Amino acid sequence: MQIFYNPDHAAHQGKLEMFRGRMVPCHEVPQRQDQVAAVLQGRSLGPLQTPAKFGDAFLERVHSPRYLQFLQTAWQQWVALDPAHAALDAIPSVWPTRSFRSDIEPDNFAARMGLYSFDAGTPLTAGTWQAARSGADCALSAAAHIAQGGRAAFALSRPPGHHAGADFFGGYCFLNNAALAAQYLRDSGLERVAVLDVDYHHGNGTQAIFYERADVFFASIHGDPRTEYPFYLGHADERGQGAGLGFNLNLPLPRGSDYARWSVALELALKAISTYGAQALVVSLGVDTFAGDPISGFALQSDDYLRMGERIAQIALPTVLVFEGGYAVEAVGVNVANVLQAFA
Ligand code: SP5
Ligand code: ZN
Repeated sequence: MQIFYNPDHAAHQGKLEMFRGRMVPCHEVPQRQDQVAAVLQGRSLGPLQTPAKFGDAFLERVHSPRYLQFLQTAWQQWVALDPAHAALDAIPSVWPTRSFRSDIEPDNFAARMGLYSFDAGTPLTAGTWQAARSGADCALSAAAHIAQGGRAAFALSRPPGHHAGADFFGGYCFLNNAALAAQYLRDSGLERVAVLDVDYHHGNGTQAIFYERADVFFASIHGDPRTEYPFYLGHADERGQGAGLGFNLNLPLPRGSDYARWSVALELALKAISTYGAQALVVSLGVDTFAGDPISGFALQSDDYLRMGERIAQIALPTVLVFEGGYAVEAVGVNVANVLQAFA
């Protein structure tokens, strides 16, 4: 298995996220990725490779130019407001909800932050753009390997991506790595690509990016949005729109679901992907479905990730796997490595 990894991922290191009226330490920490890298190195799945550099045109296939322009310069704008900001993260606090306009980019920085985001849990830091950019290069490198005829590649990168939309960040995500990989595969000539999102949280960004398209099928297994983040998307009745109708499959499950229950949904997702006739698969591989995850509610055990990897491999599609969530730092490496090892 080809593994691509961004050594500069720790350039993105948020300090605090909003939780119940307090600022609490970020869950999405650099140690998550370091832990996965350490376990993978002991399992002889292949060397950790630095990615090739891809131009902005690849990002613009998924993200809007004005969003990319903002992300790339946001930290400089933040520090320009007040040099003391260099010691703080930039966190949005105001958003355009229903009845507001989003076509006009405000001159005010806080207002621009809100225009391009959806939560107060995703701090933007001095190195966010650098890390997100090199993380996207990992996903694109993995996709390029598959486009060249490879069987499997893993993008071990952070920050994660599946909550990021065409023009917004949130849920610890800035660039949608899985969507970038899927789009790359489409642009390399594959007619039908599927994305399977197994992160605990619904991949709202990925769903939104492909919602009106028939050429990328999106299937997601996740905590029921009635109770679980990101709350406002991920219901079973979201089946796609326009040309995309029928090409979106959400399989929400209640808090507490274990692998016996989870794997029933996996069977449905894999069957739908096979019926669709996908020529390649992108897996948004979050392991925050783990029983010990501090912010999530499923009950998967470390051995269950072996079964998950084995089962996904059985549909025999060229596959890009992309690291998403997973916040039990001491277990995240074993859980990811179990998926990859069983897959391989
Ligand atoms: C990629 C990904 O998995 N993003 C998840 C973003 C979740 N953000 C909201 C987390 C709410 C945290 N609740 C804290 C509970 C502490 N006991
Ligand atoms: Zn998640």
